[in-house]
Amino acid sequence: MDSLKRGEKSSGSIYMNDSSGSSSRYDYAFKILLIGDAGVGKSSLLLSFISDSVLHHDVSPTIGVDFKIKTMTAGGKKLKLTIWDTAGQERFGIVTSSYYRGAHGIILVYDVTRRETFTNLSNIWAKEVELHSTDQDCVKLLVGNKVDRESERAVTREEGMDLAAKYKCSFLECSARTMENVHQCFKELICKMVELPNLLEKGSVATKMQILKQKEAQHENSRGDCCS
Ligand SMILES: Nc1nc2c(ncn2[C@@H]2O[C@H](COP(=O)(O)OP(=O)(O)O)[C@@H](O)[C@H]2O)c(=O)[nH]1
Ligand SMILES: [Mg+2]
Repeated sequence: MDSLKRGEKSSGSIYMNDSSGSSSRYDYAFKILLIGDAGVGKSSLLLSFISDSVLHHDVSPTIGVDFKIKTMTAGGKKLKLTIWDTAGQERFGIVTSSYYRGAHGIILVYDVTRRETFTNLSNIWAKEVELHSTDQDCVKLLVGNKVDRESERAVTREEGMDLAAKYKCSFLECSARTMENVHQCFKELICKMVELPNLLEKGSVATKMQILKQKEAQHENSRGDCCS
């Protein structure tokens, strides 16, 4: 809870509101998803970004769905990023549309040393995104992880760039182990998100508060109807 008060970061396994204060402490709240095959390094990428340090140990396999919160400033605006990380979905083939609902940004991750994780992005994950992603403006980023294992590389940089061009998204190669380009990945996505006026509007806390008030008013009205 302290970390929430400092507005730094938090984590959990279900979505919850920041209970430490009003959401108006942020100008924009964005939902970001990490997707890709098990073992490509999604959780490692997330942890090294959140902790801002090189990981010296393996992260525990993710159970179900996990999320972390990080606040940062971009262009003078305070952003609250809720970054969601999946696990079981890969194994059990269950990806619920609620996971994708309302996502402002999606990072598609593959492992440059395991070719099938790259081909699965086209065969499985891009299709999942198309099927479940509710927001046309949702920003996507393709990431090839584990570039520190250059000698074991099974997917060339050019192939990554070609796939990104096919899906009209940005592309980066990185290493959660050495932290090479880890911050760049999230920065790239955030820069794109704050550039899109539609997305910005949807991520705006003021807009969300307005919707909430409208819903509360509707609820009050309908309660009045039933009791009168
Ligand atoms: N060499 C190397 N290993 C990594 C890197 N990122 C993750 N790993 C390792 O790959 C394995 C799977 O990582 P994990 O983050 O659990 O993958 P996830 O299932 O996609 O969340 C773990 O043993 C990590 O330590 C990386 O950039 N380089
Ligand atoms: Mg994981």
